[in-house]
Amino acid sequence: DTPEERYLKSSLRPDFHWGFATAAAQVEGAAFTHGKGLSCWDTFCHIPGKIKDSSTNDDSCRSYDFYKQDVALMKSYGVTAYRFSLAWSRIIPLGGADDPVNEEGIKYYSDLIDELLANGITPFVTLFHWDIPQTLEDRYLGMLNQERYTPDFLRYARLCFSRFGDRIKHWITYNEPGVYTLAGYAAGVHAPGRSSFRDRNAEGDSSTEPFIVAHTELVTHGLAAKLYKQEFQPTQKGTIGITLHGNWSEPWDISDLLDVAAAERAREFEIGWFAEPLYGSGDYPASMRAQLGDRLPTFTEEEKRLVRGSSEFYGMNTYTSFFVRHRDSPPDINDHKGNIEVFDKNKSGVSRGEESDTQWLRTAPWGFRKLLRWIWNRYHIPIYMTENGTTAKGEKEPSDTILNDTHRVEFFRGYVGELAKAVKEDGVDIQSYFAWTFTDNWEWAAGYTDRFGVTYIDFDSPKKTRYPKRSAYFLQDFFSHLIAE
Ligand code: GBH
Repeated sequence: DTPEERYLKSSLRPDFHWGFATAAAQVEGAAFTHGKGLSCWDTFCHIPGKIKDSSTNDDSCRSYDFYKQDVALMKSYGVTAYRFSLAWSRIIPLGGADDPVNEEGIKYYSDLIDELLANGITPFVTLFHWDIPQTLEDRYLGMLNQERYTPDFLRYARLCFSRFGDRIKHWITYNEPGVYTLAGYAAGVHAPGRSSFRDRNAEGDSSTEPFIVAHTELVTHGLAAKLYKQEFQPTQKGTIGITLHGNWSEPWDISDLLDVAAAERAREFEIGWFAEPLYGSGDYPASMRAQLGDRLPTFTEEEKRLVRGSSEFYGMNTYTSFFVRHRDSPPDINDHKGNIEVFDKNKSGVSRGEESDTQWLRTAPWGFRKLLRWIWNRYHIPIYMTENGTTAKGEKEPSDTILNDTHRVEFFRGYVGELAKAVKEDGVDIQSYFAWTFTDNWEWAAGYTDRFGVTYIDFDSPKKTRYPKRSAYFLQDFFSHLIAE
């Protein structure tokens, strides 16, 4: 042990949860079988040119077939919890409030939950990790139509609470509502692939749609949370919240007040967009209203009351940190970031961190603790870390060293260490850490080229054979040291 490791020993509460997070569309496979309906990703990934390696998620990790083996492997890694998402179209194939239920899909999740509990692993469930039923897109453009979408989502939520809630005590309504809307309706690189500036042939209006979809997510999160609290919580005694994505933005020139303001604006556009209505003022940040005007929807008083205070914890996904510089020119109509520019180095040439196999992702734990403090100071709400992880340099192709993933080990050492310091020294209330992710999986538009797992998967083998990497055992070791007995 280093002196720092000795200092951090037992700094996490005895009931601290740690484990891995996954998403249905990235791991399950069985995309067209066992009664499942199509999700937006099942159609999107079959459109030529959308996925980097032209792959699909039809099979991915086949965790639908191998869930028992996966639970056993997770147990061997020493986890205490597992965060996974439900595929709405597996449970209600056509998605709508009056559409039939697929009992086989319900049984799959029910069996998975039982298997986890039988192995002493606490399940955390995400209702929506980006895979809306395709039928709801076809019927009314999904979340662009708040009025028609609302009853469909609430019926799905209610069904999940009633069928799994006897055993699920941690519910997350939406995963990264901001990423869902920006990637799907601005950049257009995720389903449903709408963008008015990336591709002149694509449909959509990126100057308004991302904000409309975000509004739908916030309000329907609020409605689902209210439903849970009124009808299920009194007997089931679980907790419900949302998971937001956010990376730390640091001023490019710390002595330039314009960059300092730009970094704060970047955080408000990325995080405050959701966090202010949920945990803060109850409305969108003033900086967003100032830049976007009427293109940003307005909350009715009723919506405000519904959304504010609805999330019982702050689910946090974070991967990296950036340097941020102000722009002198006025913001573009399709700007969603607060009129800023991002950089890998600051003014003095200091790098934000070591490179991975993924262009946007560098190891930058120095910003993680700042982010934790920023959230905690503003909102004072318990934090569940629901995703954090990395690809490692050189894992795109099989190699002799792929299982000895030093880069990923050092990433986790940095991030989990900062987490422990935030708890011990800053008094931040952090109750879980889910690493992204358990096995290599289907990384959305990047296909199988970006490997985020602590377990290597041979995707060419019929059984998608799994091989533990060193980082899996590192996490086990580190957490047994950090969590108090
Ligand atoms: C998470 O999002 C997701 O929840 C998870 O499903 C995913 O597998 C994991 O991260 C790893 O990526 O290419 O420059 O346009 C993380 C947030 C935000 C990261 C959008 C990638 C695109 C940057 N993501 N970002 S860019």
